[in-house]
Amino acid sequence: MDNLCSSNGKKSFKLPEIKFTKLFVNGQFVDSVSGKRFETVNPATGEVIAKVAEGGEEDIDLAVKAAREAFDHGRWPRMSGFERGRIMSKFADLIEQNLEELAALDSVDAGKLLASGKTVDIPHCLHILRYYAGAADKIHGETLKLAGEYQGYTLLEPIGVVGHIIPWNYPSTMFLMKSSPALAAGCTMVIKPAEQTPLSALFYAHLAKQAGIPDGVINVVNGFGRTAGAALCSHMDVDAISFTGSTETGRLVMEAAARSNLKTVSLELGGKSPLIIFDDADVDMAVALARIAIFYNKGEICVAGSRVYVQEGIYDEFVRKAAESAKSWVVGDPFDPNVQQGPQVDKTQFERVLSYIELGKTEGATLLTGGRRCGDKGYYIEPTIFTDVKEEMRIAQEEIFGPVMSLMKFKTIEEAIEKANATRYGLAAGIVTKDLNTANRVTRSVRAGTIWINCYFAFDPGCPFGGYKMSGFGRDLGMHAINKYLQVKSVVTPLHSSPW
Ligand code: TXE
Repeated sequence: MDNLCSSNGKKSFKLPEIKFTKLFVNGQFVDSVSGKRFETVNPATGEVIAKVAEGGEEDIDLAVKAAREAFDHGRWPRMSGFERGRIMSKFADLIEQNLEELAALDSVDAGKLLASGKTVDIPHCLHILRYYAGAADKIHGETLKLAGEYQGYTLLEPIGVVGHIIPWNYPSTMFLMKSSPALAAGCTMVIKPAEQTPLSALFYAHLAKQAGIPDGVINVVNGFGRTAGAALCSHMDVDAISFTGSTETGRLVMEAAARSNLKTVSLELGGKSPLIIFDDADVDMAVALARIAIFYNKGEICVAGSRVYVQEGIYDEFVRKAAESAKSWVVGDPFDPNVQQGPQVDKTQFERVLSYIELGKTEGATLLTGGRRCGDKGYYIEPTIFTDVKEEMRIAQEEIFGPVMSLMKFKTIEEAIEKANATRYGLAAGIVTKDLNTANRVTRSVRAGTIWINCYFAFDPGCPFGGYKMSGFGRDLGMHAINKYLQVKSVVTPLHSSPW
């Protein structure tokens, strides 16, 4: 059955009310200094949803000043971890009470499925925030046995003012994934959401204030990367930057940090993750996994399984079933509960994905299914599969960030490992096999920050997340993420009366 775009445009769903469109600085919603605003667009229709205050260098400076004051003289870094955790738990409760509205804001702003937002994204955000609320009173240093007549210990102190720069594919998750460990550590922060998806961040800022997070601890400055984002990375009073986005922009973030005050940097960048399917796999299960791995969230996922390697014994069956499976994947209005794939986030990404599809054809790959725009309104793209893809093709090397699967055949485990590692990226990889030895061997040999065996997208707040190679460095999630927001101070004292 070919039911692409079957639900697109047939019904109209109620869109959320837009309550917050200003910047959030020092606990207040304020206009930008320039008074400028920019449009945020609903990718399902191409229509403007709202005009949002556009922050620039001066707004970043005001937000950093507020965060600095809150860090240097405010309560947040000085209160007990237990108390911070208690307030963070209250923040989580308020998010839970507003779950539907938050999910709807991300749907209208980013084209994400409302049903996934309600059952996956926002519950995951709650889990993250509650995990770090529970961790806030478990941050402690070590006692050190030193040589000679000295003893020592370490103090773990919040690093200071943190700049978080987040992308548009997971506006809520990124907001909470970045802010929660920094809050637990006792930091204050300025968050620069992506210009495509400014809405939910402002709602979170509002709820944070209601929960009792003091003014100046969380500031949200919407605006563009080259202005607001760049100003945050170059600011002399920002102590750390945590960035998620493209590899190209990650390089600019590091350059800006190096040229200004050498603030610490952590980067979670793009990916071209391999999904390796061995002959012994259950083909139906493998097809289902491969479909989710690339078409979920319309392929706008840094860990999307965009390169699918299938062993030769099951290759033909896999190709046939994958094509059928892609054709039955329902594309349409993200507010429709029957839909599996919404629109790409904006016109730029939509055109970028379509241009990669054209490139795949000119490079000589075979278009198995999909490849076209869906409907004539909004930024929908058919789930697309290429076969006969070669490693050297750009569609096998570059992050497309859309619903485009590249299918490739392999013979041996050695070949699979070599091909899996043959990109500049190293964010994630999937393995489908019943053989434990195969799974273990591939796990040890593939250079990627996350390996999923017989599953995909299995995220948990306790599981560290980040990249090898040009997918970046530093880890979000898990207790590792808290370390990004801490300084280690060594304290040494003599055991006996001072030798001096
Ligand atoms: O990314 P950018 P874009 C990849 C994906 C996508 C491509 C381009 O392949 O197609 O990147 O997307 C801010 N200083 N990913 O152009 O530019 C920007 O405002 C400081 C993968 O949207 O990296 C936004 O908040 N900040 C990725 C954020 O960086 C700057 C998710 C991301 O935008 C800046 C998104 C600058 N000079 C895209 N320029 C993932 N890893 O999940 C931009 N920004």
